[in-house]
Amino acid sequence: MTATAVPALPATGADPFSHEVLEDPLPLHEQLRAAGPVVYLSRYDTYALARYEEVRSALVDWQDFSSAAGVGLANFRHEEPWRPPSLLLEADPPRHDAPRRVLTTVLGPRALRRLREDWHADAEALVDAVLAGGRTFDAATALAGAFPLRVFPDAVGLPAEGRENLLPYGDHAFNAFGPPNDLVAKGSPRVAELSAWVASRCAREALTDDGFGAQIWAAADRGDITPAMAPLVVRSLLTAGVDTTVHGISAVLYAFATHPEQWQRLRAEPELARVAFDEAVRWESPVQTFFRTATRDVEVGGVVVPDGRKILMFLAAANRDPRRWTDPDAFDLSRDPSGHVGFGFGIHQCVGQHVARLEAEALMTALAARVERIELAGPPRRHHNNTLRAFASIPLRVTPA
Ligand code: OVM
Repeated sequence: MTATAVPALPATGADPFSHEVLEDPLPLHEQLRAAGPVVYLSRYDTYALARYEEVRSALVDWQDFSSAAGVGLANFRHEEPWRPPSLLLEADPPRHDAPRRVLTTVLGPRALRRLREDWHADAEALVDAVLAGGRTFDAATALAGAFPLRVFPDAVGLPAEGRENLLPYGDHAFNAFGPPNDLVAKGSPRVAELSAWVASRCAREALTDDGFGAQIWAAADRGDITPAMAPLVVRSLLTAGVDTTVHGISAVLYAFATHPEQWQRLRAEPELARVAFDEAVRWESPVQTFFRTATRDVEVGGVVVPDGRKILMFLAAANRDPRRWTDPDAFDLSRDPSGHVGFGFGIHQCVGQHVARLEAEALMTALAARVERIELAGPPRRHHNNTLRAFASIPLRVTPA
């Protein structure tokens, strides 16, 4: 009799969505990477990938690791989604492709050129106003929370009324990818009201005629997408475009507040603002995880993930995998962070990443020109979300230049 060596599937009972892990996910990430290329999460009866190579390969392999059953824990093959699925995020080719092409153009580098000057001026005005208020302030609210809301809804073409709904709506959408825990319950009372507001803002008549929203409707007029698709594509902007950039900007501010030598480097070479943002996205991974669903029995690292099963992709763990990154826990402007999976990878890679980079670049350039030193003025406080790594508060003390 011959025995075929079948690698054992390591398992853990850890809860990636518990408050303890959300407060500090790094120990779990280390544990998952060490356990093996695939780890069974017994608490949710799902599988986890936490090493860079496996995460990146699975993200590229959209055929075997599908998004159409939802990229949260809920499996749309068996459960009703909390809202109609996103045409981009929660779809596979070919359905995914036409809406994706539209947003690739609407949010592409060419389209952003006309916003660049305005956004840099807006960033300068915001930083001046914050500095005029004193040397200590909460960077999570005064800068990270304020700047995207100052520029992005205008660029979409959203009227002013109700904009305060954007962050709570996005926060719930990102919680809803996780299990139905207390974070989801906390958002539930407002879901109907917030969803109705968002849906009402996606109509052509609700949008100005010169923003991203109008350009999506123009794509429908050209036949690039159907008119029925247009409001859902606008909804993707309103869902994915606010909380992500707020927490991404918080990440880069926190990184510099805790790495004074890197701040001096940025001060000397402000053209590093862009790479600094990508390094912060790698280091902090504002979007921590997404699920995929196996479309057949898929082999990963000698282990079979059965057809129909959910697999949790730990973007954050991959972004600090020592198999891929030298000194992964260091926030370092000397490194080339390209290849990080903080924006995902493959066909679903963040279509708004150029918008995010422009926002961060504008804000960090304005800050670097005006501030000699930044440091924490007190302990930062985390904001817990099932998907996002976020801050409620980053007390900063700055020394004006
Ligand atoms: C969407 C979307 C895309 C990316 C992330 C996301 C809530 C949503 O198309 O609605 O998170």
